[in-house]
Amino acid sequence: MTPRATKAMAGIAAAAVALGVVQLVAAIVGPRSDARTAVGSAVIDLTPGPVKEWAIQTFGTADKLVLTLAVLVVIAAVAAAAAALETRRVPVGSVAIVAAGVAGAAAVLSRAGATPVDVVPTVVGTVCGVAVLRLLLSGRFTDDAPTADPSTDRGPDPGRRLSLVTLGFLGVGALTGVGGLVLARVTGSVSGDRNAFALPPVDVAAPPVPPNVQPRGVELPSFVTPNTDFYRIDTALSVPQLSRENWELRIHGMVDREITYGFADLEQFEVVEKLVTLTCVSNPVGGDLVGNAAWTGYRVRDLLAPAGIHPDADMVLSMSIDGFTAGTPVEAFTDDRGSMLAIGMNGEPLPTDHGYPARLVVPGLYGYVSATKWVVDLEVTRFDRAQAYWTRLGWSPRGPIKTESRIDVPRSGQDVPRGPVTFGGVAWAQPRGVRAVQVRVDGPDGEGDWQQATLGAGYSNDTWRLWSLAWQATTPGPHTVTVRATDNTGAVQTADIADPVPDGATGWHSVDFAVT
Ligand SMILES: Nc1nc2c(c(=O)[nH]1)N[C@H]1C(S)=C(S)[C@@H](COP(=O)(O)O)O[C@H]1N2
Ligand SMILES: [Mo]
Repeated sequence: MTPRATKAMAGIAAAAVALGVVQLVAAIVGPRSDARTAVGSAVIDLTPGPVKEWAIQTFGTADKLVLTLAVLVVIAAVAAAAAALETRRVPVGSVAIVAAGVAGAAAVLSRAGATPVDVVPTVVGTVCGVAVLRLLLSGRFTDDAPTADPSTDRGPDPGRRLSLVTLGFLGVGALTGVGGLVLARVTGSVSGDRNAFALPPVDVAAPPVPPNVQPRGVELPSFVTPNTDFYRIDTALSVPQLSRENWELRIHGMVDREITYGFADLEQFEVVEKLVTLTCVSNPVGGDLVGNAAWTGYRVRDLLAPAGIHPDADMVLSMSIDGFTAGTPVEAFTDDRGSMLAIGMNGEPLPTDHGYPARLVVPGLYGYVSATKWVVDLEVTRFDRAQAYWTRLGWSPRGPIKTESRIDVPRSGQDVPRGPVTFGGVAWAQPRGVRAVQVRVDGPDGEGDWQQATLGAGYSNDTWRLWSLAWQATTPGPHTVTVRATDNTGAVQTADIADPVPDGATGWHSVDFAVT
C-alpha cells in the first residue's frame, strides 16, 4: 500500500473506534447521550422538505437504514481523506476527528432534555479516535528495519504489521459499536414493559370482519394488515422507548382546565375498538404506505371533555415524546367519527414502532396531521397560531384523505399466461367509503372499456375495500391495466396527476404486463 492509502485506512480505523466507543459509552450513560441519534436527527431536521419527501417515496420504511449507511459512508470518506493529509506538523486527520466530535457534542446538547453529562460518550470517543490515529501514524508499527539478509527482497512486507494493527482497530470499532447498540437495546428497551401489558377488556367491540371482505381467486393483501407488515413512517431515528409508567398525556392551551392523565388514569374511560385504514400523505399513486388495523383504545373526545375546549379553538396540536407534532381540526376529535387514543393494534399492545404505549388514530385524515405516535401532549390552539412539523415544511395544514385505488395483481412487468386470470387490488376513500371500482385493460385508444370490478364486502367507510376482476387473456403481447374508484358521494377518483406534496397524490394507477 502507498503511504497515502495506509494513512487513509488508519483514518477509517480511527473513525470506527471513535464511533464504536461513543456507542458503547452512550449505552451506559443513557439514550440522550447517543450522538448517532442526535446527529442523525439533526440531519433529518436540516434536510429540506422536498429531499425528505423524496427519501420517503424512494426508500419508504427503509429510509432510516439508507440514511444511516449514507452517513457512515460520508464519515469513512472524510476520515480517510483527512487522515491521508495528516502530517506531524499539520494534523489534518486529528483536527477532523476533533471537529466531528465538537459537532456531535453540539448535536447532543441541542436535543430536548440534554445535560452536560450527555456529551461524555462523544468526548471519550473523540479522544480514543485521535489516540488511535496518532498511534497508527506514529511509525511504531512500520517494520522498516532492514531484513537480515539484504540479498532477499522477499522479507516481510514493511506495511504488513501496520495493516494488521489497523484491521485490529477496525474490528475494535465494529465490536464496541455493535456491543453498544445491543447493550442499549437490552437496558433501554420497553419490550419488557410491553410484554407485561395485557390490553384491557373492550367495552365497545368493533363489528366482526366477515370473510367476504377478501376477494377469492387472487392473492391480495389481507383486509386486516398484520402488525409486522404494517408500513412505518416517522422521523424517529431511534424508536422512543416510553414505558407506561413514564407516559403522561398533558392537555392544555385553550381549555378551561388543564389535565394530565397518567396511563392508569385512562381506566376510567370506556375501551373502544375500531378498524381504521391509516394512510400516508407521501404515498405515491400505486404505493404501499397504507394499512388497515383494528385499534383498541379510548375516545379522544372522552379525554378532552373534562378539559372544556374554548369555542374559538379550531386545532389540537399533538406532540410526541420526540418532538414530532401534528395539527388536527378540533372537530375531528370531537365529532362522531370515533378518533382514538389507541393503545392496542390488532389485539396486541401497540408495537414500539407504531407508538407504544399510546398514539392517535383519526379516521379520514392523513397520518401527518393526525396519527401522532408516542403522543404525550395535546395543545388546544388555532390554525392561525400554531404550525405542525410537516406544515412548517410546506405541506398543507389540513390533510383529508383523497380517493385512491391500487392494482396489486398483476405486478408491473408480470407475464400473464393466456387464459382466464383474476386481477385485484385495494381502494380507499376514508371517511366517505368506496362504492365502486372500475378497471380498464388497454385504452383509452385500445379496445378497453371501463369494467365494474367485483368488490369485497364493505366493512366501513373508514376502511379500505378490496376488489377483483376476472379477465380473459387472449391477445399475446404488452397490455396496460388501469384502475379508478368511486366514493360513496358518487365522486369518481380524479385522473389529474398531483404530487404527494402538499396534500396527497392523485391520478390513476396503471400497470404494464404481458400476455404470453
Ligand atoms: N411521533 C411521530 N408520530 C407520527 C409520525 C412521526 O414522524 N413521528 N409520522 C406520522 C405519519 S406521516 C404517518 S403516515 C403515520 C404512520 O403511522 P405508522 O408508522 O404506524 O404506519 O404516523 C404519524 N405519526
Ligand atoms: Mo405520513
